[in-house]
Amino acid sequence: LTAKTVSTQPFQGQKPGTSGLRKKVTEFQKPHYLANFVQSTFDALPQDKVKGATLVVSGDGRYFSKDAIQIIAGIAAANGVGHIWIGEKGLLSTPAVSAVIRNRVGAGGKKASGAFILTASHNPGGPHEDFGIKYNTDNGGPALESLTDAIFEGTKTIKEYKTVDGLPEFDLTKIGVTEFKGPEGPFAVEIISATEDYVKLMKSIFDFGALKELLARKDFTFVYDALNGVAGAYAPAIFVDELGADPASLKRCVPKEDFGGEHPDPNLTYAKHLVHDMGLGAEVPDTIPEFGAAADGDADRNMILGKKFFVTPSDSVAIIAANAEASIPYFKSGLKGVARSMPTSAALDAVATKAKLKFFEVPTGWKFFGNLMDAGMCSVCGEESFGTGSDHIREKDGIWAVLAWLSILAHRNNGSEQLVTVEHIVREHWKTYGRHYYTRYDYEGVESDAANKLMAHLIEQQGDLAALNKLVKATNSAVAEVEKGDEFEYKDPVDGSVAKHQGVRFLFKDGSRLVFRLSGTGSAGATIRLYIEQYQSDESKLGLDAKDALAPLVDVALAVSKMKDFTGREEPTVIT
Ligand code: VG1
Ligand code: CO
Repeated sequence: LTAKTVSTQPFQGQKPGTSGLRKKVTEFQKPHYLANFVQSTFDALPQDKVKGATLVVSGDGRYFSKDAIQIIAGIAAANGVGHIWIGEKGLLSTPAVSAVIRNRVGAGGKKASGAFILTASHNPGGPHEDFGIKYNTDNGGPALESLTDAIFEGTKTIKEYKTVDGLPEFDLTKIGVTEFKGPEGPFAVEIISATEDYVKLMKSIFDFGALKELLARKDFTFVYDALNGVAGAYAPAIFVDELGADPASLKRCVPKEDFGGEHPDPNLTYAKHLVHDMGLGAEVPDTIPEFGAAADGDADRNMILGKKFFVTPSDSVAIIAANAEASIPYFKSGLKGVARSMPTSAALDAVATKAKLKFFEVPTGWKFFGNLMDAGMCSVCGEESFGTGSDHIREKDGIWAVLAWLSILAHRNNGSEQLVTVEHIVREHWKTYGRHYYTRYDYEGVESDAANKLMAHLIEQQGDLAALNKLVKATNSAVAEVEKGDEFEYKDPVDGSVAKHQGVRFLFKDGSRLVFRLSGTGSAGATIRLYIEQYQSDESKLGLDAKDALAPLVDVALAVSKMKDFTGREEPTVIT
């Protein structure tokens, strides 16, 4: 391989968002666009993480991934990287990348120093949709802000990047190593199994024997929907080969470059086939499985459903935390602590209080959990956005969440003649801890200017609580008074770094909350997220429809934000 230096010019807006750089494929296809970002990353990293290092390069297999792998490999070779690991067919789920970084040992006992993950997660894929890239560090987690800021600074001034001539096109289907004489030393490209490390890790966490018994029960029926994303590469290996599920229970489990033209986001709006199958659609099928779950494009998200029953992600993490010690071997000596993102409901707080666990509230985005886990302060964490996980890796983990739920079900059904269902477990949890009614409204594709004005307006409203409370009472007298309004700020207890402007919060006297934030994962325009939460401990009021329970707070949220005036929107685009 011969080195060459390519002249380039900076591109605007290569700032990594909540989880990496996400743009339209057409943007990434512009000459040098991806190369600039990759070179800026190598420039921002300490040199021992680059020279002679092992790097993982893979993703959810979305359109443009194969081109991206070739481009990154060339730049890596020229910058002195020694070895790259690529999942078979270029596929590794985001949690699997984290597992590979943390656990895989290469020749000479060498582990990976980081990874480029090629995904735009739950965003649609295909020639006219989104591509994305993010860098994860040697703990297996997303780069922290100090690093992503340095990368972004680099992209603003970059003038040239290094790559090589003579790199052949890789055959990503053939597991094995190809060695090259790189300009900076030996350079090896190794195609590895996409599933091996991840499956091994799952087997070390859960009691697969118990899960197998649950799945073998005649009265327990199961369905898993990968939404045509990379979870489909893992589902057969885990659910069918290891746990004995019927192959027919796997839906949309062949990873596709364009996710079948659908939106690979596991929620009640986009996972519409699963929602139908589970009896939550307009038409109810004759037979409904007892358990259903779905994943997003890169398999770090999950949605858990029971028969005709939706488990909110905020409840899900709380229920996993409450049952982990008894149901999951990995947690048998108890949890070190729990954490949630700020907009996630306080259901987890209630569990932490009762079990006297350390508890942390962090800004949105998985990277904020990493330091806590590295410091041994947190075992289980979650986000309202269908992200749940633990310190077994440093990413949220969709299949792990499903296995966690199956473990709870297996434990509860051990020796039980009549099946204890998902719905039963959730209702019982509410009885013990009270219920946190919760919903999120997303206004997608709003004009950026309008979204910024709305946020500025909200902050202004917080300046005068008396006037604000007048408006609240006039809008809906059933709503409690606002006790406090602020912008969420987080000081990392481990490294002391501070993250500001992490969402506008309205905290009410009865514990209800309204939170507004702008999404950091979109590729065009702005998305306003409105999070609505109300606590209820009165046993006679635990079974309401969330929509009805939250209607008064929704009224207030729309009035306080002047949502319609600013955005022209009567309705959100997605409700979860
Ligand atoms: C969204 C979610 C956030 C999640 C992030 C990445 O971010 O709200 O909770 O961590 O996506 O998930 P935002 O900034 O758009 O609200 V994924 O599965 O897209 O990596
Ligand atoms: Co994702």
